[in-house]
Amino acid sequence: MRLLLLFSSLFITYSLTAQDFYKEQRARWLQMAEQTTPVLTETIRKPKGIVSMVKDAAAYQGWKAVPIHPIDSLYTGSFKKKSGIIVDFGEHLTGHFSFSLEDIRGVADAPLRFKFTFAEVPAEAVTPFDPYEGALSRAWLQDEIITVTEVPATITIPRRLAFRYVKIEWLGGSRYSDFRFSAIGVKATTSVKSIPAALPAGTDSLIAKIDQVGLTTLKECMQTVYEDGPKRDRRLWIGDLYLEALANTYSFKNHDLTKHSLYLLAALANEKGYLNGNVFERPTPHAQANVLFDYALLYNVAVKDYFIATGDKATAMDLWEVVKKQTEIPKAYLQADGMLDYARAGKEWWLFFDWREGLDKQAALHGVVIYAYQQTYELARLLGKEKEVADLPALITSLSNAAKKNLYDRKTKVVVSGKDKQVSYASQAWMILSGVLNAKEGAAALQALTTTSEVVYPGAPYLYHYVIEAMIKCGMQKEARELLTSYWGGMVSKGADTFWEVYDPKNDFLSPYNSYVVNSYCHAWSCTPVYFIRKYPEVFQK
Ligand code: RAM
Repeated sequence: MRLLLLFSSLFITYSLTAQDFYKEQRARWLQMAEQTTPVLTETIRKPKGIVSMVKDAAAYQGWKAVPIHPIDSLYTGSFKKKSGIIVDFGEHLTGHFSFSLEDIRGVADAPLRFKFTFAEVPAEAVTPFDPYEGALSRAWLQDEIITVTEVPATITIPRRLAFRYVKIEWLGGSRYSDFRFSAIGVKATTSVKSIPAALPAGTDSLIAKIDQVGLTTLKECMQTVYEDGPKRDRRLWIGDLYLEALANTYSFKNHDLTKHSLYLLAALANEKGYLNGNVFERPTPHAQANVLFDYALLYNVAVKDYFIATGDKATAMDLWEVVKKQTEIPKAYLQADGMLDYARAGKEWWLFFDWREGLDKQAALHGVVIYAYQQTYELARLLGKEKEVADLPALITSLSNAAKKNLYDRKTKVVVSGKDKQVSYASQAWMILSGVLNAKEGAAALQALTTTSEVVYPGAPYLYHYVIEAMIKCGMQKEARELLTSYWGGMVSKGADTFWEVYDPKNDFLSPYNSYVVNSYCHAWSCTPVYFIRKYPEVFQK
């Protein structure tokens, strides 16, 4: 019903604009999205104990959680002297937090006032949020002031939260009375319905742990859409969806969530027909008008993957028009020499690929175009639609030849990007995935990076995913396993319950937003070890 109301308003909005590329389909696509809205599974979770955050230079971001009291100690006796305690739920949870209070003495002549701080990682529970200098809104930070005017009371904080730890501070109340907490808990949600089979016994214990943390990360992000992070931004981004759907196919197999998310994105594309990089489902489905070049193209790959995973031809056929339209995006930047006008594309689109500052994205852009064209053509073949994209094979060839000529340095045997001929993991990965470098050249290029000075490293797990995929593609199975265990294993050894949005082994405080407290510590695009470990048992399960 909620969506139904929206169909009409969306329909009116788009039909008022001069030309809407998807005029005929929008309402139906939204209806399809509504039909596949997942029902969330709710479970009540209780805290496990009281912890103290202890400074430790060796711990992640300098803080570790040390258990100090059993949870019962929260409930026994006056809370007044316990102000500031940190409750540990023992696992990352996403949902609604409730607490109950009881009088234990006297007559209250004033309300009770509390501050709750919810934290995904230990440092977040003890780092002052203010003064806040982050680039994203301060409102994302999970602290809440609650005033309770009548006791006994059970209060549920309206905002959905994502956390493992809760710091509870008592800010004020009546001098003439006393109170205690009688209960706290979370109604946790996820759209995951079934737990995948365990990895075979004999799987290396670190890899088994990485898989388990990856599954938790994905489970937490699987709400009514594939969210990027349940703490922040809590919305559907194409790049995150693409990787989550890959991991989901090899684990929870909740394909309806993929279908739901693909339809939502289609229904909320802009009126030119191009996909917006991210959309919100609530209060009613709407997009942030924010076009990401690489994400729009990866949508095509996600549709192809969905079709292969499910055999749901009707959906693939229905979304084909969107897929076909996205292939137009790069064409506007094609130059006579087979290269893309990188500078202009960067002015007109957000070229993402990674958060690393200073990354030159020319080669990655070129690679993702070829890759997406190949995958789109493959989808066209499966759907019998080759004629509609008959220009793609020739484009793939000319783009590939131009890349080999202009972006591959035959002397140093690495891919270079931009006018300064920057060498980066992003460039090698995308040139390998697109097949511009064959397996032998790809392996040589990746190998060369280990001894090349001034290599631009990945800044976030999102790009590490493509690097590992590229390694596997060019036969570097051993290196892929090593990278997965050192990078994600690094997070595990630093205590990760869920994998992080940003992780630089050399800098715990890296943030694309100028404030590490606003980073997301349960982030979709970090869940892909689940996909690697389960898709390539010969590499990761031995
Ligand atoms: C951030 C989020 C999200 C990502 C975009 C590009 O806002 O981390 O996961 O897809 O950037």
